[in-house]
Amino acid sequence: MTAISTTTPVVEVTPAARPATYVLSKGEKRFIGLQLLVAVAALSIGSLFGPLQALEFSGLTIGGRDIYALFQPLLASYYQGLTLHGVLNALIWTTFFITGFFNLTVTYGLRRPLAMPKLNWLGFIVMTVGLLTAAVPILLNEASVLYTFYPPLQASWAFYVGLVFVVVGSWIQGYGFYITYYRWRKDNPDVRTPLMAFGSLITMVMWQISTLGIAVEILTQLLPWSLNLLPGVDPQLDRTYFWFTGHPLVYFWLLPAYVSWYAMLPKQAGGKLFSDSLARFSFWMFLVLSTPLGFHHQFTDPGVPTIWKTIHAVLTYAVAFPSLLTAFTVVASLEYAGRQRGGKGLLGWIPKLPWRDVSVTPQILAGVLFIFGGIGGITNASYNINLVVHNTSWVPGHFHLTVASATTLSFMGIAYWLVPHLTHRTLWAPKLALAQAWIWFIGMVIFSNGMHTLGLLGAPRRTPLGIAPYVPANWEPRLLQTAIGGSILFLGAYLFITILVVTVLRKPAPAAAVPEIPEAQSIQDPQLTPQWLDRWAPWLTIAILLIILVYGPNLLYQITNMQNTSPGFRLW
Ligand code: HAS
Ligand code: CU
Repeated sequence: MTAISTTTPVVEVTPAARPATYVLSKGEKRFIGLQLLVAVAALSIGSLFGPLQALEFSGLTIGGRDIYALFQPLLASYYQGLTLHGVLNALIWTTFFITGFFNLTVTYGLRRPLAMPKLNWLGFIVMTVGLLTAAVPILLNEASVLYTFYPPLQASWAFYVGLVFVVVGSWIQGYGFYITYYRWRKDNPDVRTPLMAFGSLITMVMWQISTLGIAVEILTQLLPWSLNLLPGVDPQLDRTYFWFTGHPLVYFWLLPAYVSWYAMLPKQAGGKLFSDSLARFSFWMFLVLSTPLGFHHQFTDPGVPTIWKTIHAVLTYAVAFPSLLTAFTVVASLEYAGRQRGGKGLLGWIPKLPWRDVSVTPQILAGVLFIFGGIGGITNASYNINLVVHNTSWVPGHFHLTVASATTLSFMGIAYWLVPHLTHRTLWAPKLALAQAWIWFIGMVIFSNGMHTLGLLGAPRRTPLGIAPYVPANWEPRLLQTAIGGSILFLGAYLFITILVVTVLRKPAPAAAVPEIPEAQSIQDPQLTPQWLDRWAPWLTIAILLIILVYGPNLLYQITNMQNTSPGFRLW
């Protein structure tokens, strides 16, 4: 890699001066803080059941009883614990963190308050009502259907209603962002959308298009079925609806981390964004490519013809491209920062990065783990290799490197400046917070390596292996490894939560000691970014056309041949 020149002239061509900063009001801070509070509360409950899975794997016994048996007073079944873990950590922690974070990136990015803050409040309330509605049946063991809720497993109607509310609430918050953006655009017709708002808006639009899948699934199939208004459902069709949403869901989790990596991290690391154009291009590619590839989760489904699976496989390789672009741009930005800080030689910039910065280190470590998560994803996408890993513990190995690393570890790093910023406190025990990031990283390396290897050895996912009678001897050390990794992750999660709780309980700090919102400048003025990278119409059109082309024919076939014959099952 050649050194990036640090003397590139910055051309200033911004037409209207953009206010240098925007101070969030008390109300705005409280609203964002409340969303983070729900997110962290969900994480704190969801994380309790992580070690249950992991320790259960180890087959360890205490007093002659399987570890899982110890949880039995708390949980009716293994699957209830797994559902709590998946729904609270993968769906709730992420969604509430993301909407809260986007309230900040949209208002701060556009330097203006939300146009209709009450609309966003309404969205948040609908989301929270949904969360509570879904939580009741899960806690009552009436919805132990895991976070994918595949029929013919049947949950209580309240679970489905709750999920719809969470999604609709997030849509309403999205409308609040669009109206704000629309007004900003009217006032600033020729200005490039500030990057942190730009990435957040695209993520929200992608989310609204893609969640149509589960909206239709729940409203036309699962909900009426759970209310006995439909005699049965069509599980094949429902899986197709689900994965229409399920794959883009993973980018809904990832892109907020990318917003931070592009629009904040370079500044935090002491540098600038390497390329504003490449950053914007990646976000557009995600809008276009996130949805039309859900069949890569259905390679083994008998009801989807091979040709469609092949087309979706090819598009899956295409969607890896914007992440490769991101790897290039973010690493180049970090290199720029490291060289600004005096780094020399090929790799000498790496040790010069601010590794003691409690927000930077978690985000870089998240990126390092994501390199392996991404390689695993590209592996999964191969139609043939997928047959080896599908439904094995390789898959949870993959998604802990992605949603539990790229996303969650980045969110942790963001929370370490965001929570002090919102609450006017200084972070409690920053050294411990730094250690926490490394603990998460090390725990994840051990855990995910164990899970991937177990998968290659044939261990199934979603299975209480500790009590399975068929565990071959060569799984044993890997099961133990996974249990150790999972326990370290549990420690990491609770350290994170403790640090935040103690931080919030501290005395207010003087303004100068409270972290500011980091906003990275780009090496080249964003006004020099071509205008086609800041226009919605062409990209939205391509995105919708591609979805129609690549999902339309098969979806139409499945709908017109729908057979609502499957009764509901409760296997727990
Ligand atoms: Fe995946 C299954 C394919 C990305 C999550 N995935 C899952 C499931 C989840 C999930 C939850 O094709 C399981 C669903 C279930 O329950 O059944 N996935 C991919 C591909 C990608 C990918 C091709 N996945 C993600 C992300 C997720 C996620 C992101 C969550 C956030 N995935 C699959 C497939 C399956 C699947 C199949 C089905 C498996 C089966 O059979 O069930 C790609 O988007 C990945 C591209 C990523 C890269 C990496 C780029 C690296 C970067 C890091 C830069 C480094 C830095 C650090 C900044 C190419 C950007 C610098 C360091 C310094 C020191 C300077
Ligand atoms: Cu996917």
